[in-house]
Amino acid sequence: MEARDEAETLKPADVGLSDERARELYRVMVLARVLDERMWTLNRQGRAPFVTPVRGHEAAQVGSAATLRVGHDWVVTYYRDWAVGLTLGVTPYQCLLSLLGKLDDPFAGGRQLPGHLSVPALRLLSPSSAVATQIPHAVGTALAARLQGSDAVSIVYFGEGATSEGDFHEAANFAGVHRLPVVFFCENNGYAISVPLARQMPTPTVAERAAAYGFPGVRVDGNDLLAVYQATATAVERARAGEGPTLIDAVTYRLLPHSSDDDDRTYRDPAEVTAAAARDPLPRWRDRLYALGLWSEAEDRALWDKTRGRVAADAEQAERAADPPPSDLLTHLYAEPGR
Ligand SMILES: Cc1ncc(C[n+]2csc(CCOP(=O)(O)OP(=O)(O)O)c2C)c(N)n1
Ligand SMILES: [Mg+2]
Repeated sequence: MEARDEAETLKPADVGLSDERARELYRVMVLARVLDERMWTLNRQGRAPFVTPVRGHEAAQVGSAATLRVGHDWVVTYYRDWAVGLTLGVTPYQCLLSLLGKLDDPFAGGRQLPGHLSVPALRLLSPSSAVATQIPHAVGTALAARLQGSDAVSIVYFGEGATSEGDFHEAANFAGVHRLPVVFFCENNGYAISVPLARQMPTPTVAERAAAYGFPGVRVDGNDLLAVYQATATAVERARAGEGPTLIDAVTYRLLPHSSDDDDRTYRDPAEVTAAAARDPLPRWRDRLYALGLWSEAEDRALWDKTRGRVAADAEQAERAADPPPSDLLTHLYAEPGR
C-alpha cells in the first residue's frame, strides 16, 4: 500500500492517542488473538460447533472501534467482528458463552450463531447472518439520530463481498442522498469465502464505489492500527459535523479459513497465506510500540501469559455454565399470544 510508508512514521499523538491508549489498544488486539486461538481450539476439540475467526483483522477492527463514543454511537457488526466488541467493552467470557450456546449468553441466550454480538447498552445492534443486511440497518439508526437531533454516528462493518449485494448499494445511495452520519467500514480481505475480489467486482478497489453515491471513499492499510484509527476518526468527525457518510476500504487479510467449516487450501495458495502472515498486524503494532519506546519484550511476554491464562479460565467457566433448558426451545421464535 502506498499509504504504508507515510503511516509508519505516525506516532500515537499525531492521531490524538495518548501513549497509554496506544498500549491499551495493543492489549485489546492480543486479547482478540488469544480468544480467537481458544475458540479455534475448542472447535477442533469438538467442543464448539462453529467459529468465524478474526485472525488478521485485529488492527482494522480495534483501530476503527477505538474512535467511537461508546454507548452513544451506533455500531452494527458482522460475524467476524469479535475485536470490535472487545474494544467496546464486551468480555471474552461473554463471547465464549455465546460460542457455546449457553443460557447466560448475553447476546441471544444461546440461540444465535457465534459472532453475532449484541449489547443494547453499548448500542451494538444484533446482526443477521444474511450478508449485507446489516448495512441498511446502520443507515436507519443514522436517520433516527438525525431525526432525534442527536450527534450520534453510526458505523457499520462488512466484508468486501458484501459490497456486491443490493443492500450495500441501496444503503449507500440513501445515506449519500440524505448526507447521513454513517461510516461504512469495509474489512477488505480479498475473499468472500472462496470467491476472490476480482470475481466479486469489476473495479480494483472497494473505495471507488463511493463515488457513485457522492461521498468520499478512503483506502487504508487495514493492518496498520494508527492508519486505520486516523482514517476512521476523520470519517466519524465528518459524520458528526453533519458532512455525511464515508466509505473506508481497509485492506487486510484473513489468516485462517473463512469459518471452521471451510478448507481454504482448496482456493488459496499456502504461499499467499504465508506471505500475508508476514504482514500480521499484531507483531507490526508491537514492533512499532517497541520502536517508540512504549513497550518492552518483558511486558509483551507477561501480557501474552496473563491473557492466555485469563481466556483459558474463562473458557473453562463457560463450559461449566448451564445450557438452555429444552423447555426454552421455542422462546423468542414465535409470537406469544397475549403478550
Ligand atoms: C445473502 C447471503 N448470501 C450468501 C451467504 C453465505 N455467506 C456467508 S459469509 C459469505 C462471504 C462474505 O464475504 P465478505 O463479505 O467478503 O466477508 P468476509 O467473510 O470475507 O469477512 C457468504 C457468501 C450469506 N450468509 N448471505
Ligand atoms: Mg471478504
